[in-house]
Parts: sequence; C-alpha cells; structure tokens
Amino acid sequence: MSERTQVAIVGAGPAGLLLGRLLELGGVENVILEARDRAYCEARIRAGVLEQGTRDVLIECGVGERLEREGLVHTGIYLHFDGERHRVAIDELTGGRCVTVYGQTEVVKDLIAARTASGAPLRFGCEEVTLGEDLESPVVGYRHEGVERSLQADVVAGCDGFHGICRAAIPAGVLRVWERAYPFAWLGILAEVPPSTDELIYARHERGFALHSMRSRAVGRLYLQVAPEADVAQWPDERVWEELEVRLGVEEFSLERGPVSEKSITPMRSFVAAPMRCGSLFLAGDAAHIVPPTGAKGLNLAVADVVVLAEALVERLAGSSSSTGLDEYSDRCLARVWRAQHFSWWMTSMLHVDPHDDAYSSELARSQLRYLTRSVAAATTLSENYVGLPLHRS
Ligand code: FAS
Ligand code: PHB
Repeated sequence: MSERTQVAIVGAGPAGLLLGRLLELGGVENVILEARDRAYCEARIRAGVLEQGTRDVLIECGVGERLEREGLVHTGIYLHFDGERHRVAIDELTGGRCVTVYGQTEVVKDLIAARTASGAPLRFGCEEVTLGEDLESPVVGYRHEGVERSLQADVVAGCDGFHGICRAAIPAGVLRVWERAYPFAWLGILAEVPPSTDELIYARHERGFALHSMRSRAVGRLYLQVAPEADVAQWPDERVWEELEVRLGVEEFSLERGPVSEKSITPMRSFVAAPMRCGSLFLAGDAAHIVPPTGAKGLNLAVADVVVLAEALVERLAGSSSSTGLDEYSDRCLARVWRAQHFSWWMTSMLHVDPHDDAYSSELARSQLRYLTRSVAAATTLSENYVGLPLHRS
C-alpha cells in the first residue's frame, strides 16, 4: 500500500513529535512513523530539565498547559564539593532566564496528546522501517498492522535516535563522526519521596559524582557515577542511598530516603555526525548527536534542531519555496551542537572523578569549582549555557 506526504518523520521521541507539531502549525503535511508502542514511548524515563527556550517553544506551540501548571521553575542550582554547599543564581546572571524541571516522559505525553487530538497521522508499532537508497526522492518502507506500506515524501526527517536507521542510511564516506566514551556511567533512581532539596544539587566527591534532581515535589530523581561496566544488581537500594548520602553530604544538608521505583544504568558518551543532511534526508536530535547528560542538554538540543528544521521546511514547502533555510540547516544546528558538546564535556569533566586521572587533574577540577563560586564571570558562563542560549528564530 503506497502513500505520499510532504515530510515523513521517522521516530516519535521529542524531536519527531515536536517537529510534527511545528509542521502541522506551519501548514506542512507530515506523517510520523514510530517503531515502539505508545505506552513504551510515554514511559521511557530520560531527561528532566528544560531550557528556557524549550519551555517557550512548547508553550507557544500549544502543548505547554500542563507544563505551566506542573513544571517546577528553578532559578538556580547548588554545587556541593569539599564539604561545602554553594548556590549559583542562574536567573540573576542571565537576565531572568530559568530552567523548568518537567520530565521528558511528560513532554512526550503532551505532544502525543496534541497529535492525537489533531488527528494528524502518528503510527505506532511500525516494523522493519527502511529508507530507500535514493535520498533525493526518498521512500520509507515499513509494515504496519500486518500491511506492507511505502511512504513517498519530499523530505524525510530522521528523528529516530542514536540507534535508529536514518543515519545508517547515509552512504559511506558522506558522514564525518566524532566520538568520545567516558570511563564512567550513571546509575539513576526514581524515589517516591519528596526531594530533599528545592533545586538541583550537582556534587563532586572523591568517591565520584552525584546529582539530586527531581520529577515533582513528591518524586526524586537521583544519580550516582558508577563504573561503565557496573551491574545494577550490585547496587541494592540501601547501597545507593548510603553512597548518595556520602557524596551529597555537606553540613547543612540531609537526604531523605524512600521507596525506589526505578533503577537503571546509562552509559556516557559524546557523539557528533556531520553533516546533518544528505539529499532530502535531515537528521535531528540523538540521530545526529549525543552528549553526556551532566549538562542536561540532550533533549534541549533535539528541540533546538527541530525548531530550525521546521522553520526551513515551512519556508520551502508552505512559504516562499526558498531552500535557503534547508541549505543552512546543518551548519546552523552544528554551531549549537558543538557549544552544547563542549559545555556537557566541561560539566562532566569538572564534576566526575576520572579513574585514570592523576591528583593534578583532581586539583584542576576543584579549582574550577572554587572559581565558579567566587567569580561572577565564571558563574555567568555556567548559567548562560545551562539555561540555554537563545534559540535562533527568525
Ligand atoms: P529519542 O531516542 O528520544 O527518540 C527516538 C525515537 O525513534 C524513539 O521513540 C524510538 O523508538 C524511535 N525509533 C528508533 N528507531 C526507529 C525506527 N527504525 N523506526 C521508527 N522509529 C524508530 N538528556 C537530558 O537532557 N538529560 C538526561 O538526564 C538524559 N538522560 C538520558 C537517559 C538515557 C537512558 C538516554 C538514552 C538518553 C538520555 N538523555 C538525557 C538524552 C535524551 O533525553 C535524548 O536527548 C532525547 O531523547 C533525544 O530525543 P530524540 O532525538 O527524539 O531521540
Ligand atoms: C534529570 O532530572 O534527569 C537530570 C537533571 C539534570 C541533569 C541531568 C539529568 O543535568
């Protein structure tokens, strides 16, 4: 069964769903094809912090009502190191810009609800999704509800994440790839207990990094640096809480424990593939780049990509027919991607204990942290990157 659309979107994560929403609002016909089922997509626990620009885009495109009601607006973060607690006043250093704590699961639910309400095509459970070799006139093949289907499109948006098929469909020799693996991973828990802090705590301890985040005023989201080969079975709840207490511990802080409802280990990597375009295939989000989660950039970078892509596609397919935006897409996105790559690497290197590092490197990291607590210039640099540089929108 064959079909035609203007834009075929592969993947219903934040990138694909938001792109679909922005194209709908811009008058560009699009179809979203997702491999997993709706419940899986809505339950996948990932990011937790939205940049100011991400919050603004979600509200402006009409999916921010619950975000505004339930999202926790944070104006600062805490740094714990050398037994001391310091607060970085992000809003004061960025002209009032803040971050919002609102789980990626909730963003995905809100976008799926809007798509379902509008009736625009969103197909879950698409099997054997393939991309034809001709990327100038792309055809996406897939099986849905037992029927073999093909979707011809003017453009394909590869929003299928790091392990998707779209980046792999680009012929050998076209892409340049940069990659860095880190000698540690994150063990994350969801704790059904009110967070012990009003704002996020990033801690560097000689035993390793710890982060106290949250999902609501009733649910904590906490992370520990562990070895890359760590086995979650070796981390019973008691051990996790004890280690969190040690690493987060400073005099004026105490950690409330509670039932752990989810526990998992995430590897850490940095990855960039360029260009983010090949013919009429455009990559967005994790399909093109990955950052270590320390700087809370992954989801926000995906949003930044699709804001640029949507604007360019509306210009080309529902506006002046100019291809300028599409021709500039990759370079514009990569400029922001590399800024986020550096910030994520810098936050990760400063806050984690690299087992291969010598004592000298540890002193450099501690010196950087002390500088952040004493210099407005240093704290401003952290703040403007953390809250997100303004999204370039015409
Ligand atoms: P996604 O991976 O979210 O979505 C891709 C979608 O494509 C998925 O629904 C997938 O099922 C689908 N798909 C894949 N192959 C397909 C195919 N062949 N056909 C059809 N569909 C296909 N970021 C942060 O900012 N903070 C964090 O704390 C954080 N924690 C993370 C923890 C983990 C375990 C992971 C993996 C990532 C984490 N991230 C975090 C980054 C994460 O939030 C991503 O940046 C974000 O999900 C990117 O969104 P997408 O680009 O839409 O990719
Ligand atoms: C999260 O809540 O999942 C989270 C928050 C901040 C980060 C990384 C992850 O830097």
